[in-house]
Amino acid sequence: MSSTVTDLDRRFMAACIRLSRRHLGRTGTNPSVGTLIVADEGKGPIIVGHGVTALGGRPHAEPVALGEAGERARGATAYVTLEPCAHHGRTPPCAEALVRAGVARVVVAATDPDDRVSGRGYEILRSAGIEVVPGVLADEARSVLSSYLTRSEKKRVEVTLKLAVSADGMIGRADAGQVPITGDVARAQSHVLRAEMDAILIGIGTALEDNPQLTCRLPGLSQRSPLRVVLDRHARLPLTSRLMQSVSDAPLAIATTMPRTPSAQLLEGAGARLIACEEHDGRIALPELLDDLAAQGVSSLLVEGGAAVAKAFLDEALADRVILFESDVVVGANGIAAPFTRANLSADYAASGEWLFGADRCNEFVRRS
Ligand code: AOF
Ligand code: ZN
Repeated sequence: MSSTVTDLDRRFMAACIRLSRRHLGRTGTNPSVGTLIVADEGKGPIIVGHGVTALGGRPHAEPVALGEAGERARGATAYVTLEPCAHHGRTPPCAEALVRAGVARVVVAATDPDDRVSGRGYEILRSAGIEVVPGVLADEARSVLSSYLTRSEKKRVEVTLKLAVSADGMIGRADAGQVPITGDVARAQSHVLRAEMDAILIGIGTALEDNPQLTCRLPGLSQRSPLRVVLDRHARLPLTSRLMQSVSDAPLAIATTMPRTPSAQLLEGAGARLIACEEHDGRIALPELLDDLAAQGVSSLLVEGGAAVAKAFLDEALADRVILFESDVVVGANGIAAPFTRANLSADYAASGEWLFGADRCNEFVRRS
């Protein structure tokens, strides 16, 4: 049996990877996986079933897609972004579901590092006589699955640091509240980023100066706001802040070293969650906080500011990915200098992507591991 990869395989896998992004940040500790069932019923290949890991993580993608395809899955090709599972969890193994459905071929992008699955998923399929084609667009799928892979392989939260820098190397203006640096397209893009994350974090300085909401405010995606986390050692966040005022729209956690103080108790009483933190050199200890967040099911964290917080994550080598927006706006007097720019980002980071969003340039870097 040949296991040749065709251009069509790559096209369907690319579509499958795009589909898998739909539930990023919404599947708990489970990865957001995509599945397409493609059948050729005489008029060329068509998609007869599609599925994404359901909200909360179950059911998995494959049974959703097979359920839609029904009998049309017999003899079809299944495209899956992650090796189908082989274990009996709260749902039976997806590899067995594919066998039962009678698919002839399974094309997979990334192999699952989970010990219960790795290699075994392929084995179940192969021993049932199904042609298995692994590794198709593996890098692209690994990039979408990166927080799940970091959690499984490195046992920690994947941290993405986002920064928007003006033409004169500033991220804002002192005492001026929010200063627009990037334009509408880039802003929409950063809301997409929020929608795909489990959690988003800022420091109390930014919370007080900018009074941000940190929700996803794209039409139709308001339900996709991540858990919002404020580094707030002394629990100073005002009850009147936009973050607190929107606590019923999206969850909010206050990372504090003083959870028993009256101000912390007031915040908790008003609906915020408190995370009791350790202190290190007069700051919240970040590695321990990341462990706490991981234990609460957070796999991906977006760090949005400000300069001191960004610098702390970089200095402690805690940022896996950096997303840098650059605009041609000039901030001028009283500017707050960016903690880094493209020119002086540490050589530990390698360029991994480049886009133009309206007039703004966006560069992505990943930490060399
Ligand atoms: C798949 N398809 O859509 C997903 C998979 O706790 P459980 O039983 O849901 O199992 C979680 C594991 O299942 C997770 O660690 C990963 O190995 C796999 N996720 N597998 O076949 C899917 N989301
Ligand atoms: Zn499964």
